[in-house]
Amino acid sequence: MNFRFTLWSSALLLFMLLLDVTIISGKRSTATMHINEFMPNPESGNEWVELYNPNPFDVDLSGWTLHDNTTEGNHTAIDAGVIVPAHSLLVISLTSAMLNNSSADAVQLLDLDGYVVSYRGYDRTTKGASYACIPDGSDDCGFEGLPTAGMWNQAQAPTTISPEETVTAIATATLIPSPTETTPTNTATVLPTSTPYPQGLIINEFMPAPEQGSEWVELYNSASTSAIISGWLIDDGSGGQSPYVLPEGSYIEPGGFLVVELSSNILNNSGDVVQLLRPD
Ligand SMILES: [Ca+2]
Ligand SMILES: [Ca+2]
Ligand SMILES: [Ca+2]
Repeated sequence: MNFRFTLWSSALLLFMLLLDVTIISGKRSTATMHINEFMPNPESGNEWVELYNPNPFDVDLSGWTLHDNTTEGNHTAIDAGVIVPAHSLLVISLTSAMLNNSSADAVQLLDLDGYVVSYRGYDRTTKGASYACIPDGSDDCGFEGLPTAGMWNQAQAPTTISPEETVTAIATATLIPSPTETTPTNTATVLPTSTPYPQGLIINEFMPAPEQGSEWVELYNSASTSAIISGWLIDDGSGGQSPYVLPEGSYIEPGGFLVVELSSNILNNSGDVVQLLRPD
């Protein structure tokens, strides 16, 4: 009798657990998205948060929000239509400073329903140092190394990307001639049949007159291959200022975006143009 009761109550408990799991998974419909890196105490410009979409599909962040350790106060709402492409990074510049510099705080990403999709806490900051997860998307995070907004924290794509895509990216890199190999006198005649420079790069959005922080330019790679853009230049129309040179290791995933914060203001507020120039 006693044995039977134990069996029955065990079965009931199992049933309740299953029911509970079903209810929880029914509430949770949002895709996985990682806070992959963030800058709580920037040298200049806005605080920013880098998000990583590990899924093999694009994720729409319309109406998602970024908060500090409390979801009650200051936060950044992500604009409608903002999408993180599959296996890609996206950098969100926070609309107001909310991440504490000298005491513990956290960054939280909430979906449209207010569900906490990703949470990273920290104890302290160092000016100009980012809190980064290495490998990308892992929970092994801390303040280390140089900030890599919009680029992989580990200098290479995480293993969720298929080997073929990784091979493509490396192959593209080896195709770029070093500047010393280029002789200006015969560039016209030695142009290869298919140019080694990435195609399909678009200046998608830019901020010539920010209310605070640095000017920035958002680039979009419309091609189906990764675009390696180390050494490319962002310039204005007048040629008065030195152009901004994209640092070594800059690249954009296929269909991905890269927000470039300009280190000095080069875009005239009274009217100007933005140009993206190849290194040659
Ligand atoms: Ca705070
Ligand atoms: Ca701060
Ligand atoms: Ca990064």
